[in-house]
Amino acid sequence: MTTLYGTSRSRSARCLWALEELGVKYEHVPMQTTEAKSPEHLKRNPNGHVPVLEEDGNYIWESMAINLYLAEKYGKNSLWPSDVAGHGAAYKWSFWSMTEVEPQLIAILRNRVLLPEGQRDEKAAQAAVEAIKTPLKVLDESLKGRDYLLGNTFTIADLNAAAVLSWAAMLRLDLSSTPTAQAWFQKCLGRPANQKVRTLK
Ligand SMILES: N[C@@H](CCC(=O)N[C@@H](CS)C(=O)NCC(=O)O)C(=O)O
Repeated sequence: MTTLYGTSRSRSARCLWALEELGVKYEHVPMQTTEAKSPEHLKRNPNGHVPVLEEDGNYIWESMAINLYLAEKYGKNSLWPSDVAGHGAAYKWSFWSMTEVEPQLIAILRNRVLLPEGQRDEKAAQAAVEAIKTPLKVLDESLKGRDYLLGNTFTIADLNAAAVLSWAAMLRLDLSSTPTAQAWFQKCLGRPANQKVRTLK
């Protein structure tokens, strides 16, 4: 039995996207982030966060870890690369998304959307908008001459990077100065599995 805890309006969307791409049969518990610190959920994830994947009594937390695990377990002929060099590339782009891109997006999100208006700092948001240009250029250059990050096929590397970047779409960030990355991003977000996740609770 495979269960994913976490509303699609959270980082859980990344894992729901992976589950949908992989065609895994799963149960979705659309837990709100406000319930993530309940005693019951702390038993699943002592950090008090979603997403959490439960499989056969084991709990896995951290969205990127969940997705790499799912891809390796269920995606041999699809999302999971066929050789170790490909695995390395999948780890690289997943960790890059979390460390180079996500902190900037969180800074923009907090200072433009999440914090009460009086506590927002537009200078900090603007600094993050500038800072994210560097990793976006890296992405743009890496995608030149290829359809996806690892070559011709969509893999977990694309899913994880596009899923982290999806906040950029929500924040309406202008990606036009990195057009190759922008086109790849639209192509990834348009996949039916991701579109389905947008309809989930
Ligand atoms: N690095 C973790 C972050 C998890 C995380 O912060 N999740 C948020 C929702 S997007 C959450 O559970 N917030 C509830 C809380 O902190 O109380 C991951 O990628 O899974």
